[in-house]
Amino acid sequence: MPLPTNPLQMVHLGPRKKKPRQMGASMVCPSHDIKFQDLVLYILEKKMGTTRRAFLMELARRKGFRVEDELSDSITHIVAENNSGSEVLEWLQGQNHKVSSQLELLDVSWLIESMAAGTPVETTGKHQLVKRDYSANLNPELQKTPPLVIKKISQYACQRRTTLNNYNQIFTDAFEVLAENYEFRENEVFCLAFMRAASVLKSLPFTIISMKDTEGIPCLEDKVKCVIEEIIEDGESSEVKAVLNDERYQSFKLFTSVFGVGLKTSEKWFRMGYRTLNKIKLDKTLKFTPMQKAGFLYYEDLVSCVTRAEAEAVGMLVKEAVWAFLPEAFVTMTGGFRRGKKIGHDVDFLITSPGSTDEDEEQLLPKVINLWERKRVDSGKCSQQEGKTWKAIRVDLVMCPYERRAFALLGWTGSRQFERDLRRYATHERKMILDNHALYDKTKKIFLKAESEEEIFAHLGLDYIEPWERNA
Ligand code: 8DG
Ligand code: CA
Ligand code: CA
Repeated sequence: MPLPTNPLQMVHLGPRKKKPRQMGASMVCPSHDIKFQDLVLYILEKKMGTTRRAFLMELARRKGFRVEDELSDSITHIVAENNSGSEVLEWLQGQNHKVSSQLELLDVSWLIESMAAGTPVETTGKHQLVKRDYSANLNPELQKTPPLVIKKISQYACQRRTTLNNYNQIFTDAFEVLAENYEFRENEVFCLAFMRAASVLKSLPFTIISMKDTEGIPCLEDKVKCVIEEIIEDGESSEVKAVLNDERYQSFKLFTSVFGVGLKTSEKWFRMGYRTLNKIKLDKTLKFTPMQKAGFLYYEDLVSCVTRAEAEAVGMLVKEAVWAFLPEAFVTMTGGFRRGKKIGHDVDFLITSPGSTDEDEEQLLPKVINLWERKRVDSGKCSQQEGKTWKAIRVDLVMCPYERRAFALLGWTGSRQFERDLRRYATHERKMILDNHALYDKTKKIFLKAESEEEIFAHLGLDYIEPWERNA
């Protein structure tokens, strides 16, 4: 028999000794004191390799971490290297490991930082392979169910929970630039494709790090996948770079930043050869709408975002004005702020009052505007721009009949993509028509009543999605 060339195999050639039963590394190695009793670590070998895993386990134990050899229910932290969240989840499912909402799935960078710090560092988004705040919100129903099970992702945003914790911003920012450029070029199909793709990636509980992670995700057309692939490989998309440098894109972006200016006006100004706002303002032959005039006048104020504190302050003013005419009215902040956003381009309010008549409803907004107009004139704030101590903020006020408040609230909370998909879902999956006023069942030929958003979701056969999970 030829001698084996592999020295490792030679070991088996000698007389077979009964090998001592393999013991856990923690038993073999000198035992170390456990400093951090609450943490039980498991280091994933997949893609890391046996040697590096053994090295890290030994090092972590020396630093006082409890590291287990085997997977068990007592594990609190799983540490992986070169694995995406979905890969770790898939592997855990293959091991039949119950993934509880308490389990942290972390990148090795967390362990390395913790060992360097001599204590477990806080697990933040950059370490987490899967976001745990998925369920750690105020909905107790959700907390009962483990959130980390990979479910089939719906093509409808209204069947996904999308918090503001976006794990794929590098991709979604790129898609939003491309979608906007297609919008400027009035290519609705491509615009929608990139908006849907951005929306679905915002709902993922993990960061995409390889094309394998995109398997099974809906709304990712070939065109979209090409952009993802390029960003994975090069860290950026050449198409996005080209758009950002494109003169037409830059001009449209600038022109539409003026309140009251849409695609039609931008197109006109662009064709006239304008590239800056200053030149446009000085052109006496151009006629501006009242909105555009206000847009130019308060340009600096309006391009700077509204903060939550400012929104709250505006809310007080709105309530004060509304209650002067309808003391029982409910005033609710809707739009992005209701979804938990910290900034917005405007502030949206829904106003409704039990027992209000049609006339009350028609009259309220003109009365409120009139009241503010009088106050503005009295305080001389109309022309005074220099050294001004106030800021112009865009406010959307919506008044609705009391019986329709749930539909209006749902419709004005957004996001736009969420609303779009709610309607699409109602039409295609339920044969119903949903808008900001009502829900109509085409099969039963009746309008379905609702006192709350929860009831509307129930009519549609949808699980309830909280406002802060509608950031699609
Ligand atoms: P932002 O202000 O923080 O930038 O975002 P947002 O609050 O989500 O967007 P928004 O443009 O203020 O719109 C809020 C919701 O209002 C959104 O879901 C769409 C809905 N909406 C309607 N009708 C109309 C309408 O005619 N104009 C606008 N701008 N929004 C409308 O239902
Ligand atoms: Ca808004
Ligand atoms: Ca608005």
